Amino acid sequence: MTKVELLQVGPYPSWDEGPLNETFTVHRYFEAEDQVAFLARHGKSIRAIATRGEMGADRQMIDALPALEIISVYGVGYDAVDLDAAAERGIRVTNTPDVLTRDVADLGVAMMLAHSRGIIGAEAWVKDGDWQKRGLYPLKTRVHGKRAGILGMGRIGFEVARRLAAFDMDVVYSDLRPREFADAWQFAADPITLASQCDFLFVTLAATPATRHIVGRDVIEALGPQGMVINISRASNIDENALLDALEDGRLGSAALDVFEGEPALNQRFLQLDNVLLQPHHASGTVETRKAMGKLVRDNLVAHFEGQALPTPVN
Ligand code: 8YV
Repeated sequence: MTKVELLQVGPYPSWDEGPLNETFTVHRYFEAEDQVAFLARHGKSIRAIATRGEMGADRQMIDALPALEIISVYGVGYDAVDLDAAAERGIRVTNTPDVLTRDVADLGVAMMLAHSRGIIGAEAWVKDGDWQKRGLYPLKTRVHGKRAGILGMGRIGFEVARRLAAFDMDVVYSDLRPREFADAWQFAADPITLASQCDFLFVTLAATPATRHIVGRDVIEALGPQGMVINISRASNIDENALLDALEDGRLGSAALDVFEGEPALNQRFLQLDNVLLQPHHASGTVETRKAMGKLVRDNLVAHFEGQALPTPVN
């Protein structure tokens, strides 16, 4: 039986590429020298897209695939998929929520701890011989008992809050409305109020056109010179120029970031700062979680072509 033709937008680990190629005829978009010509040559028969959260599928790609039926995203964020273009043609979209939630929350908390306690610098202090030459490592900042803000009380925000409560932190959150499952923690009506009430601000909300730059100059200044922003969502949720300005002139204390505009390239201004922790968008980057994500990508695709209910539909 002829295998369904699928466009693979970005690379997957080998343990995913094998099963994908067993089930589908895979066209490797990311390896094409001329991607427009590649779609012109193969697009007519492609019925599925397997993409990554940060890569998505834009309207130009979707329009080049007249037989497209489903877009399966390896990631919880589907903001890079043109949902309007998909909806116009009844194309299904799926993502991989839940399986990555706790890893993403773990890394967010780890970033706060690492940056507050100077873990990266402390290892350099040992390895560069400074401990012997210059003595004790400079004192850093306490975390436990401080105030933590969660901007976006979804799955990931909830798991971050649970973890922070275990550090005896006072947790406050903001979302479109109070969430019953989060009634253990204080609700703040808006991001500025939230930022004014916390020392650490976690940005955990899904990226949508409505949330673009939700963390702007006013929220950043409300967080203040002693505050730290931790972003494990999407770069678009923060006005990166306002962030850089505030980090450079001291209106914001520090930032721990796993996502960047234009990643994997990033604004070179970040590299000149010593009050940032920079991470390469790896919040879900564990073997266990990525294997679960890859399987869920395939489970959604197989379910669709077998006429079954989709495990994790977006639309
Ligand atoms: C994914 C992410 O690992 O889940 C998302 O939306 O951004 C990451 O957690 C990434 O999309 C994989 O390429």
